Order: sequence, then structure tokens, then C-alpha cells
Amino acid sequence: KSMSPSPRIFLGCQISFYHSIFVSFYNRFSWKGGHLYIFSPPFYYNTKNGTVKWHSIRRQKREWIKFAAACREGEDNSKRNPIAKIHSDCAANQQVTYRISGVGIDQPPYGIFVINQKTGEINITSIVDREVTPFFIIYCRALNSLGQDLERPLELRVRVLDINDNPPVFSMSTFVGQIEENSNANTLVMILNATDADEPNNLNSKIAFKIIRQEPSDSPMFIINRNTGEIRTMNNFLDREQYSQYSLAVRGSDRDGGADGMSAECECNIRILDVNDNIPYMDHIEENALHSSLLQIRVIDLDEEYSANWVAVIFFISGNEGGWFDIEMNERTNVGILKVIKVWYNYPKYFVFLVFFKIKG
Ligand SMILES: [Ca+2]
Ligand SMILES: [Ca+2]
Ligand SMILES: [Ca+2]
Ligand SMILES: [Ca+2]
Repeated sequence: KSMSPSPRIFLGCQISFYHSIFVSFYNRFSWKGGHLYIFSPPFYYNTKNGTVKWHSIRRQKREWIKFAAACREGEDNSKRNPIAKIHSDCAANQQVTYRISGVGIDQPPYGIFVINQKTGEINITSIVDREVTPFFIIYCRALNSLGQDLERPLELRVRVLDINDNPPVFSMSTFVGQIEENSNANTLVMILNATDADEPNNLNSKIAFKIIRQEPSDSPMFIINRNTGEIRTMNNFLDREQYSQYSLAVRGSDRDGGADGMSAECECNIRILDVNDNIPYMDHIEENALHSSLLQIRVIDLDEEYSANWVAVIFFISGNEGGWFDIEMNERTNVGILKVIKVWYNYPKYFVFLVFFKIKG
């Protein structure tokens, strides 16, 4: 237990000519750890040697009061009582009543701090939650028997130390993203978002992201930035014609992914968008028994069915100079029917039409 004078804080009165409230404390932990801060605008605050000074013309009258404090959320701090003691020099020649007010005293959460009106000792009475109240400001007053202020009100600021009592929380249980097939490696797909209610800029709220599962699992296709939650492509091999959808399980762990952290998981569904990277081809040509139809032309395209990348167009290159034929495409089946639209009566018994056509899709 360190009682060295280095973390001592002392306050001197600047305003009052006659009296001053002096407060000092010995922090049981290192002052640099900042377990408890006390300051107020009129005080001169020196972080270098942990001294707070309230310049006073009557500095020679200052009085030192022991102040032991550490306020950690989620645990019983009462064994350190009194956590503070305030004192006015006026007590030397008259009766002084000490009063405190503020959040945690006469404002919710009520009654966490209480004061002995005669001695000025301030006690903590219950367990505190940093996520509800990250710090308390105890407004202290010293009153005479008529209820008049003998001193300028003093602010004691009590910081509540964080413990890691909150896991990360993803903003959604399932995130949805999409990315074009064949995209370059390192293309941004989506950004995951998670928060942690513990103290900001503290390891307790520092979340590290990690992909823990991918479906289909053949080969890893995505990487995640452990700090930002950005998911990017690992390579340029995404192929919608192979897998049109990926599912990832991502874990977010506080304490920057440390073994002592808490974690949460979310799911990411990534849709692979089609690119027109397949050339259509003719499956087969069938003779058709229908009266006016000659041929059925079935077109195959591996791109996304029914999309513009898939629907084929067949057009004549040559052989239809007389406008005898037409091709009727069925957009649901990608089957084209070559029809005779101009009947030609004087044709020879055997006649071969050479019709060339091109398929687009
Ligand atoms: Ca946490
Ligand atoms: Ca906490
Ligand atoms: Ca295509
Ligand atoms: Ca494609």
C-alpha cells in the first residue's frame, strides 16, 4: 500500500479571503493511473507532479486532509471509506456543516455518496456502474449555523474505473453485402459494425474482428480488417457461375482479441453479382414438325438465367436477303424458332438455304 507523497493533491483557496477548503488525497494506486481525479475550474491543475493547487493568499493556513480513494465499478469500494474528507478552516472558530449534492447523491442514482455533516468525511455506499455514470462530480459546501456558505462551493470529481463487463455487440445479427464476380483482389465488399459499452479508448472496448468460418469453404475468398471490420476480396477468383453466394461467420472480441476478452458473432451473407463473362453458344438445332416452323435453335449461356447477360439475340448475317425468314426468340427458354414468313411457291423440289446467324447474349 503506497502512501508516498507523490500522488498527493492539494487545493488552496483563490477566491475566499478569509477561509478556504483544502482537500488532498493519497491515492492507493499510482496517481498516473488516474484512479481518482479532483479538479474544479478555479484550481490550478498540475499533471506533472500530480498536484492541484488553489492559489491562496492564506496559503499558510492550509490544512492537509487524508483522502484515500479508488472507485472501481462492479465492486464494493466501502472498505476504502472514507473516500474523501473536506474541511474548512472556519471550523476553528465556529460550527461548520458540510453538505454534498449532485448525481449519485441527491440526483439518481441516489445515495451512492454520503457525507458526515460534522466531520466532512465522504463515504461510498454502493456498487457503481461506469456504463451508467462514468464519473461523479460531488459538489461540496461548508455552511454556517444560518445555512450560509462559508466557502466557495468545491467540486470533487470521482472517476469510475472500468472493468470489462460488456461484450461487443454487432449492430445486426446478419449483415448483407454484394460484390461482382471477377472483382480485383482487395476490393471492399462491406463494413461490419460493432460496439462495446465499456470505456472508450480502453482495451475493454477495443474490438478485433476475425472471420471464423466461410461457406462454401473450398478456399478462403475474403479477408477482414481486424480493426475496422472491412471485408475485402482476397483474390480475383470470385466466380458467380461456381458459387453465387457466400456466408461468413465473423467474431468480434474485445481486449483487442486478447484471450481474456469477451466476444460476439455475426453472420455475413455475400451475394456474388453476375458479370457477362460467358459467350452464348448453340446447343442444337432441331427440325420442327410445326407447320410454319423450320428449326428450333437452343442457346446456352452460363451467366445468370433470365438476366440481360443470359437472354440471347439471334440475328442473320446472310442467307435471308429475300426476307423469307424470321427468328422468334423465347426469352424464358432462350430457344429461337426460325420461321418462314414469306411463302415461295415456285421453289424447286430440293432447295438448300444457307442461313448464317450470330448469337448475342
Ligand atoms: Ca467489453
Ligand atoms: Ca465496464
Ligand atoms: Ca453471357
Ligand atoms: Ca457470369
